[in-house]
Amino acid sequence: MADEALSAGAVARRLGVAVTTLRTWHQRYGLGPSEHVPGHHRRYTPADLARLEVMRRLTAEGVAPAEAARWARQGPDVVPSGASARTAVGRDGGPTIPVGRAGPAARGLARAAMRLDSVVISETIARAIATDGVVATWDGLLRPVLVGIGERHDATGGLVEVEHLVSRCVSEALAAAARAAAPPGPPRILLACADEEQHSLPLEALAAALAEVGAGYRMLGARVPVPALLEAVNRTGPAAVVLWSHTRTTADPDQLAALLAAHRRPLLVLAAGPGWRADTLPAGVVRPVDLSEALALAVAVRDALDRPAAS
Ligand code: B12
Repeated sequence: MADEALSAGAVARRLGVAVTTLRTWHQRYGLGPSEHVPGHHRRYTPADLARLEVMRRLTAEGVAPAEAARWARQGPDVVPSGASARTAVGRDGGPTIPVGRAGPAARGLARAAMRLDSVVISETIARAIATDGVVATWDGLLRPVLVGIGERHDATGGLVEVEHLVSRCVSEALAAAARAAAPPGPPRILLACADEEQHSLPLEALAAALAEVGAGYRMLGARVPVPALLEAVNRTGPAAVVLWSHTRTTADPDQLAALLAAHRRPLLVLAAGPGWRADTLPAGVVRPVDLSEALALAVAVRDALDRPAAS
């Protein structure tokens, strides 16, 4: 047995959790190492590891830690699915970030967010992107949790630290998402947030979705002043420009008018985000309803330009 027993560091690496998380699971829920060789640190046996794997899986699926630990202590043979374990949990007050009708992964992410557990937050997002792709991850996992954080913040004035940590983890996971090879030639799509607009995550989601389908883009990020936007447009001549505004205060339609009047006017100008009001948009500007429409429009324009002229 001694040969197979593992240190806390090795177990943490195998499970992809922090050593401090293991310590918490040990102290709070009794899921500790059971092998003790006199004069040495305690070691985790294969049976301990199996229990911790259950704990790890159920908490990632949204089951409250105390409930997950109860199942874990019973061993891997009796463990339920995350959903059935959670039914017993729903009565204890439920997750503190509301996620509406979103699935177990969103509930797990909401719980990890409340614990400020950046390891699980990042892992959950990365796994979803790898399995389901960027668009489904944004719509089914990230958006519900982000909206829930916003609602809870609105109601309580709190959760600012949660909002910042989750935002950072979302940015990192989107930036690390798999990229298909882009065809040769300069990127045809320019992404920018409106002047003073700090909400950049939806645009980062679009960037990751473009990368996933092998469409090249340039991303100017948050708070882009109009002169800088025009400079970028005139220097790079993009086929499509996506300008994101999340709030009414940053949705000045003059920014869109300036794009339409640019020396190298883009074929397509997209006003994306809930900040824009449809009735104030200059003629010729298109307003997508969601990420998949923004993606489809930008890719269609890129494809139209890159298609060889008919002979
Ligand atoms: C994360 C976050 C932040 C982060 C942003 C980090 C980052 N890098 O993006 C930080 C902490 C910086 C931040 C700052 C602020 N925030 Co903030 N923030 C949020 C939060 C929680 C999520 C934002 C997000 O990404 N939403 C994305 C999705 C979830 O939004 P959605 O509206 O459902 O989007 C849909 C449509 O737009 C549509 N769609 C249409 N076209 C397209 C195109 C594409 C490409 C996509 C993807 C989607 C799409 O589909 C979307 C869903 O996919 C929201 C809550 C919320 N409900 O959004 C608050 C929220 C937007 N913030 C808010 C506020 C007030 C602020 C601050 C002013 C706070 C302050 N006092 O400092 C500042 C500064 C804002 C500024 N000047 O830009 C308010 C805005 C209220 C309003 N309507 O005016 C909100 C709604 C929170 C709240 N309920 O009070 N914030």
